[in-house]
Formats: sequence, C-alpha cells, structure tokens
Amino acid sequence: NPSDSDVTINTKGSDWLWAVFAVMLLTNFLMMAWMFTLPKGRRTFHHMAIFILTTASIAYFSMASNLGSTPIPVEFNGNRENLTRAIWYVRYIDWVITTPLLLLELVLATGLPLSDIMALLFFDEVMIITGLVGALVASTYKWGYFAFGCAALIYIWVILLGPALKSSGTLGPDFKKAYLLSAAYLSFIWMLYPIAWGLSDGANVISPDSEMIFYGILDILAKPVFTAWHVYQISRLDYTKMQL
Ligand code: RET
Repeated sequence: NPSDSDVTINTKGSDWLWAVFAVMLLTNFLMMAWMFTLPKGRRTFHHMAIFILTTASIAYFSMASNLGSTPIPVEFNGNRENLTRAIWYVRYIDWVITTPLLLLELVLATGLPLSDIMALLFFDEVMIITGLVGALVASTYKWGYFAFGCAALIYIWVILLGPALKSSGTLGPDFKKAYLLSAAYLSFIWMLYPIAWGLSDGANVISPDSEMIFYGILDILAKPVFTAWHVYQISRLDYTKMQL
C-alpha cells in the first residue's frame, strides 16, 4: 500500500533513528565527562552543548519510537486523492530549543552586542516556527511560510558574517579564527535544512524514510560534530575576555 509508506516510517527507518539517538546520547555523556574535568568558570559552552544534545536525544527517542508526527493532506499527487504525509512536528520542537542555543554557542565568544544577539534569536524563532506552520498547512500557502523562514535565515547569515565576525576580531586574532571556522561550518550546514524541508514537508518528493536519513545526517553534523569541534576551539581561548 503506497500511502502507508507516506504516513509512517518503516523498521529500517526506525533502526536508523535509534542509531542517531545513540550518537546523541553518547556524545552527550562524553561532553559531560569532559565538562567535569574543568573548573566551574570554564563550563558554559559545555553546558550549552549538553542542553542541545539532551534535547536531540529525546527528539530522536520519540521519532525512533514512531511518536511525534501527524498526517497532513498533500495536494501534490494529482491522481492519488486523500493522500497524506506524516509531518514530524517533534523535529521543530527540538529545533526551537536547540537552534537558539547553537547560535549562542557561536556568538557568546565574539563580544557581539546584546541587541544583535536578541535579533539573532528572534529571527531564529521566526525561521523555525514558520517552518513548522508551513509544514502543517495543507495548501500551497505553505510556501509563503517557507519564504518567511528563508528570509529569516538570510538575516541570520548577515548578522553572523557581518557584526559578529567584526566583533570577534576585536577580542583578538585567535578568537576571530575560531569564530570564522565555526560560523562558516554552521552557515553551510544550516543552508541544507531548507533544502531537506523543500523535498519532504514542502513538495513531498522524498518519503519520510529518506527524510529521516537526510535530516539525521544533518543533525549529527549540526549538533554533536559542531558542538564538539566548537567547544574544543573555545576551550583553548582566554575565558576572561568573554562576557559569560
Ligand atoms: C526550515 C523551513 C523554513 C525555512 C528554513 C528552515 C531552516 C531550518 C534550519 C534548521 C536548523 C536546524 C538545526 C538543528 C539541530 O541540529 C525551518 C527547515 C530556512 C536552518 C541546526
């Protein structure tokens, strides 16, 4: 039955999701172990990484258990009426918590003014929530929400590559280098999320199982790989220069 595969993940999909869950949980424990080797004043970035990985672990636990989705009618299959697709809203609940934390991981070591940090977090919430609403809307209006979300992401890039880069330079060349590497990596990975959305919740061209593989790889790169690499770089910098 073709419509079954559109509304739910299969066993293989679930095995993959358990594997991603295990990666999130394991890196979380490693991050905790590392944090406890450090004095209290040097734990902020590890703390944030733990919040991010804990949230992701619970989200993947839900998806692997086939929980956290709802069927939404899709308009794009002319000959198959009443077709629905599973929209994995639990993903967006994860992102609404973790993406602001990921941005804070980046900019709290740049001396970026608080007003710019607030703008960054606001547009991040706009991006994720328009993505969620767009995914839940059955009509082509969903692309209107998608456009708002993309505009918000562009604004995030502008802040990251403009004022945040500039202010990281004022803390010293080592700060600027660490920031630039992390910001470039994050900006590239985040660009792939709207593409995954367009193919899955947007145009419904890939199945939920393929969606799980696409987002699963992105989530591993954006959370455990990014936080481990970024926190490692930060741990070599002078904490007295940061406003934590
Ligand atoms: C959506 C759809 C609307 C337009 C845009 C999107 C971007 C999402 C991003 C998500 C990043 C998630 C991360 C998760 C944790 O690891 C919401 C898909 C632009 C950039 C980094």
